[in-house]
Amino acid sequence: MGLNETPSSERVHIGFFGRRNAGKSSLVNAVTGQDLVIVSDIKGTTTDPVYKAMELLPVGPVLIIDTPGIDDEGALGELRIRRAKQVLNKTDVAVLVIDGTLGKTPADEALIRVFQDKQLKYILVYNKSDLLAGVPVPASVGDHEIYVSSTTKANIQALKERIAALALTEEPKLRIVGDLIGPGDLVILVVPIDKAAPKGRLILPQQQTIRDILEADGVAVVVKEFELREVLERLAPLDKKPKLVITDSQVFAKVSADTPLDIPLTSFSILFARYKGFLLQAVQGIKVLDELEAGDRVLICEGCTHHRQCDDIGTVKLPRWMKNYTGKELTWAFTSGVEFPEDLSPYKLILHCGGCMLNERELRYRQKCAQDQGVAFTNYGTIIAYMQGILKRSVALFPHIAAELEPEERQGTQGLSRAY
Ligand SMILES: Nc1nc2c(ncn2[C@@H]2O[C@H](COP(=O)(O)OP(=O)(O)O)[C@@H](O)[C@H]2O)c(=O)[nH]1
Ligand SMILES: [Mg+2]
Repeated sequence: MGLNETPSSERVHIGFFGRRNAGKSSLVNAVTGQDLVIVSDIKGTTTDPVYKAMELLPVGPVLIIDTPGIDDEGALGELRIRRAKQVLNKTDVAVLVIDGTLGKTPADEALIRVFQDKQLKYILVYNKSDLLAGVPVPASVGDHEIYVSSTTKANIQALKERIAALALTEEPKLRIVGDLIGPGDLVILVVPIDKAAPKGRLILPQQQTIRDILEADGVAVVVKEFELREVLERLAPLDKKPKLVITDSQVFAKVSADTPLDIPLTSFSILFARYKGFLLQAVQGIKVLDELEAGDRVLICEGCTHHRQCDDIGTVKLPRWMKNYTGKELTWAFTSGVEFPEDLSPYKLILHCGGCMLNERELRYRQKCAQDQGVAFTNYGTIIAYMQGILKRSVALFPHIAAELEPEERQGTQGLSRAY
């Protein structure tokens, strides 16, 4: 992702699915107007999902995803089918590409049932209409079927309009912080700049939070953890009490100590768990921490593969802090990127990163998998706040979520604070 582009996680995800040789890749090329994906009459040409960001008016930024065929064969074929199915979990609008000369097959019917189970918006596209005599004229936008030709580009524009119409019926997006503040409100963001911070830039959740504050006509003041106390002291005589302090979870303890109790405090992670739709589950999931036994398995999931800071927290710091907190030897497993195990039953607890690189649908899907299998699911920031005894304070902005916590949260964290 370039810094000038809308992050992928914020784009409407449009997945193209179907059998091999239906013309999925040809159609993706026709829709994006680019020869992006290799097209051939050899079955199984597309082996990995291919992603292309584009502007689709009137929706705006979207992510087009081409997938391998869902009818692939052999061991490698199975792997490709799995890849295609992984894409389904983050798809907002599904396009089922059918070879118009062959018509709908049982494999297509099965896929339609999956779309319906997942309550996905979808459209059926009969491709290769140039090979058919007497092609039906497209009905009005909103219909669920359309005939197109990727070769002659017939009806491609009409297809784009229908995809856009489906995408626009998506629920309005949740806010990060914009709904918590009003015009002119001052929000202080605490951003440590240590050696784990990426060079020359802020990380995505910080950028997005600043953007959301500005969009709500608020005022964002960004400080490192060492400057917070002084900035608060300088603001006090001016009668400029901040509406909110938002901190990186890693410096939670210090920031909590430096922020007067009458100023609400939360973290980027907690705001992002809410933004991605699973804060309630994250807070409920935390209770398992106090029930863990020696040897219990904990799964730590990174949403991306290259994020230095998350990586460091996930693989090194969290296991150490949790060992300090529980006093038990736990067993750790790690996944990153698109990998998310289908069988979660070996785990007592799943700790997910903030998920800034994953879209809301994918995080909800992961949380739902855990819920269906009865495994607790939470995120880094929530568990860090809990271990430091400040989770209650961090979610006080959301009374229905704060109500989930015991009146007196466990406070045995002195050893932990030193470990930071
Ligand atoms: N005549 C015709 N051929 C097409 C059309 N779309 C795709 N094809 C051909 O169908 C074959 C499979 O296309 P491809 O896009 O690779 O299919 P995929 O496996 O679903 O990605 C290729 O030989 C394409 O040239 C179309 O609209 N009309
Ligand atoms: Mg293909």
